[in-house]
Amino acid sequence: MTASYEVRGDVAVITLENPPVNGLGFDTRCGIVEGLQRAVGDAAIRAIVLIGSGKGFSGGADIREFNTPKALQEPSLHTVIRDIESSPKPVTAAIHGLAMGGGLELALGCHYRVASAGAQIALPEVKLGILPGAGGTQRLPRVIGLQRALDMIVHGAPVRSEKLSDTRLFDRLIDGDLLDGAITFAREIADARPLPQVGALQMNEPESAQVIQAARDRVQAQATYYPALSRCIDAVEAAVRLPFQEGLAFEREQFLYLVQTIESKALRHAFFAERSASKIPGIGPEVALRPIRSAAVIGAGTMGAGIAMNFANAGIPVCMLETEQAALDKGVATIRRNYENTLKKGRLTQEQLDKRMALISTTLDYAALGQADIVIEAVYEEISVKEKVFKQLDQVMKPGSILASNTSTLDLDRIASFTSRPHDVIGTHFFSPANVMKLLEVVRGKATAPDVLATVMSLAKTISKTGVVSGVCDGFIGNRMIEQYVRQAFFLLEEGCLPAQLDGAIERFGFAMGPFRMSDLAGNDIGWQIRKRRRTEHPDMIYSLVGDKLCERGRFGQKTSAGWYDYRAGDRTAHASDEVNQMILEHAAALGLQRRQISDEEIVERLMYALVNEGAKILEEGIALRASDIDLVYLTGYGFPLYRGGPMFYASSVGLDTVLEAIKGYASGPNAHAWQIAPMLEQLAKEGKSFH
Ligand code: T1G
Repeated sequence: MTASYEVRGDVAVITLENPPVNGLGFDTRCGIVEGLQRAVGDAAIRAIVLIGSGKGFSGGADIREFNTPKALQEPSLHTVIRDIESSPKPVTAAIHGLAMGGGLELALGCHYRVASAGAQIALPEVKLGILPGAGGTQRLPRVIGLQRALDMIVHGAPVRSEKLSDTRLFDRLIDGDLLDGAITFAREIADARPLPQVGALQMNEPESAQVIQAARDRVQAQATYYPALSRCIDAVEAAVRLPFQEGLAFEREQFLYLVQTIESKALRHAFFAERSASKIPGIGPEVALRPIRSAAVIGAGTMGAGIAMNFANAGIPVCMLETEQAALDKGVATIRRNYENTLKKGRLTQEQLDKRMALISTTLDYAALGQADIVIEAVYEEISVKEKVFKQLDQVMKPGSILASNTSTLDLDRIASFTSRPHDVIGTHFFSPANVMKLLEVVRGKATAPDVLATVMSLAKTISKTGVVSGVCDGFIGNRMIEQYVRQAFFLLEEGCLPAQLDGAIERFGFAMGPFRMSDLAGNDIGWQIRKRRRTEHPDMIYSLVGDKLCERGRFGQKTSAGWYDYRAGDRTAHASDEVNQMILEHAAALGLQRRQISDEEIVERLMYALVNEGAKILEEGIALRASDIDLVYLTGYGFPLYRGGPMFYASSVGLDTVLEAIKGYASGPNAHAWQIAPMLEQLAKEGKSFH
């Protein structure tokens, strides 16, 4: 049983003991009901306290049970709450650490609630594409009011317990030992009758219609993609307009609808993907981490400065090295400007800004970096430059220092071979802007030591990044897949599309930006350089030349006010370019191609399935540890729509047999050469399996 029972004089204490977050799984629910029955049946017991062990009260329903029989197996959470609410003896919830989702709903079913300060109080179900399904939408508004309940339920963000001390949610905030304070409180109210029930409170909110409409207006833009948003509001509205029991029933209907939606399954997939990514087979908690108390960055350009900010933000002193003082001064100025912009937006105080700037130092001398625990190289993407840097680092860095490269496409094993300590070398591929993008590809070289890998994965969390392990290959996970995505986009231009049409189709699918708008933002010349290199290294990899023709006209994107689109000075709006469209038509004509009308569906299939097919190869080769890691790379680094769960999850939701069928169709059409079907995809489709 994952709930224990003990007696303290005339008070029974039921303790939730289901680490790590006291998820309200079936066993825990049974434990609560049994404890309640024992307490009610024991004449010596006057009051009951419900408390959580470890991290906090409860992180909610056990998400791992969702869409399994156990989730609804009696006693359901509803039953547990109903039994508590109808108990003839007072039940007091004693909350510390966190009370989230079903955990807060459980507490709301109790007659009383006491809490320590600092506890995270939340109904985060909307982040999983569902809504509070055990009375939260009906009870929370009754104790904290309509507006605050709507804010908490629609956004899912936690609120600290002391911020709610002015509401009827808590009967007392406990200083000192929570259990002692709760027992004392329980004795004080042991004989109070009638026992208060949140469900019996009336909802008489003035202007509730306006408050609810305003909430609907705020979510309108997103509600199309995230059905839970509007249904959360519907359920809270039911708390205003329906009797309590009818409101509960309405909430239940909404929950049962949402929990089976593909959007909720995608969001839950993403939730677990983020937690699985830090698990590396063969490297367990027994591997001691190397301490990271200081850092160094080689290069103070856009990437180097952004990387340095991550360390300063985490309170880790960081030293930037450049070859000229002017470059250092520019890098520091960039950092200060970034922080000042954040300050202007009210997300940073002057004191925090000054503290972070004080953590950043600069030098022109490699010897000054020698004592840093980690050094990250972020210099020009050219192997000869990397060689020079790593040979110098090998000379100056103390033993045990981690030598990391921010390379995005070069061979990390080759870079490691420039040093006498390849076991200390690893890849830390940040995504631009490095101080903003969550994704960090942690590239594991052949020689990378397990403790180095474990240390950098832990460092990723410290600097608020989503670390995903990648093996060594050209482009690692993200860029290797995006290469095939862009290849298809270029071929589609030759075959009949124009940039605006293709971007529109991909943005309607849910990407923040289509490939051409994205390329104009990142710089078309970057891809141009990579294609030139690839043509010598992989002559069999055929590309459309349409992208090269664009760059030969100097149309590198926003930075030249002209790319796939035209831009006006100081305005990032992409305007369709007659010159580029004409260039595409002439290019296709020169190839003797008969252009055709191409549907959005074909555009989406060819770009998405190009990602999926390459992702399957990455899985087969062991470059990625699991399919959900690939999804996480795309969700956190490439703007893949969260409600579709990532490319591999999306393919599984479409059905791998359907995906394979479509790819086979394209593999017999124009540019068939680009479709080398991944054997794993073929195999899984044949077996009727998915990637997960
Ligand atoms: N169920 C099962 N496992 C959970 C879990 C949960 N609710 N929450 C966390 N875990 C696992 C997580 O996968 C990881 O596992 C470990 O706990 C530590 O998590 C009816 C239906 C609670 C703030 O949405 O937000 O109640 O990888 O690394 O950073 O209305 O976990 O170690 O094996 O995140 O300290 C609503 C989700 C559920 C809360 C802790 N509750 N969890 O953060 O640790 S739906 C939530 C979180 C519901 C009712 C509905 C966070 C946390 P492993 P962690 P953390």
